[in-house]
Amino acid sequence: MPRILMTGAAGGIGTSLRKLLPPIYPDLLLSDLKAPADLGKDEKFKAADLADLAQVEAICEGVDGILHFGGYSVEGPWDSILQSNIIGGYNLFEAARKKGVERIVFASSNHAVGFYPRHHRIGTDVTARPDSRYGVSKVFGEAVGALYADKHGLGVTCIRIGNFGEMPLDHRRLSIWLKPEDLVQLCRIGLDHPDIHFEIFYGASHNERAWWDNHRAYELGYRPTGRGEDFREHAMAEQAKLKPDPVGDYYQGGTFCSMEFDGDKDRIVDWSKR
Ligand code: 15L
Repeated sequence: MPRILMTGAAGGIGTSLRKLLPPIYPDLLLSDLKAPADLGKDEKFKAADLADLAQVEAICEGVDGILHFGGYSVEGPWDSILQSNIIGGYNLFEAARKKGVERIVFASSNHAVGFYPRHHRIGTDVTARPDSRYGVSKVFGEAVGALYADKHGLGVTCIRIGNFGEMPLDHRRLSIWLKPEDLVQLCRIGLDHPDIHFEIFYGASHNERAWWDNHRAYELGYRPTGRGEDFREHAMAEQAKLKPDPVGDYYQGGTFCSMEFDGDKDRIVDWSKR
């Protein structure tokens, strides 16, 4: 029975996956800076600060596979991103290598490629176009993952998560929604599929308005059960409450693109003609 470590156990995704994973991976070790308030008596937890290599090595002891959801999950000040995602991300891969962990599933994000326009369908092999310091940290994590796969033989899967939750929250999220059970499927492929060396998937359910070519995930057995369009009315009603955002509405990354934006808005039109 493999021992699986899940970092970020107290975060949004971690909280949901704590309930879905135990039937599949009964030997599940949870980690975060602090224990979740509702930690059950059957759950195993070890605290660790990702920015401290010795603490990360301690949680990797005896582990076969890691689901890495820890770190800063939105745009933030550079120092927070640096400690949690850049140093923390490196520490995670390095500790895993030292402790002989075989598989890592890294929670990357759509914000690694958020500056692609919405009308542009992209695969997983496009040049990174991060939309934030957070997005840059996800590009960094994918790069470290590739290095540790190619140089050290770890099996690494990066999931560029769209928007995780019970339903799409607005117009943009109709294209990028990820149902919790579908994320579990992608994690299982990353942890268990025999052909994993280094893979990038988009973390999206079956969304008719998808901007992403996710064929590799399907080749490896992904069969999402969530359909964004089933929640169309709800998402559009929520969208109607939002103010227009010329930059965010044009690019895939939404508000991550428009926050702090002081670039040339005319490029929004020109970019698409290239
Ligand atoms: C993300 O990467 C964030 O973690 C999440 O909070 C959402 O902002 C999501 O992207 C999104 O793009 O909707």
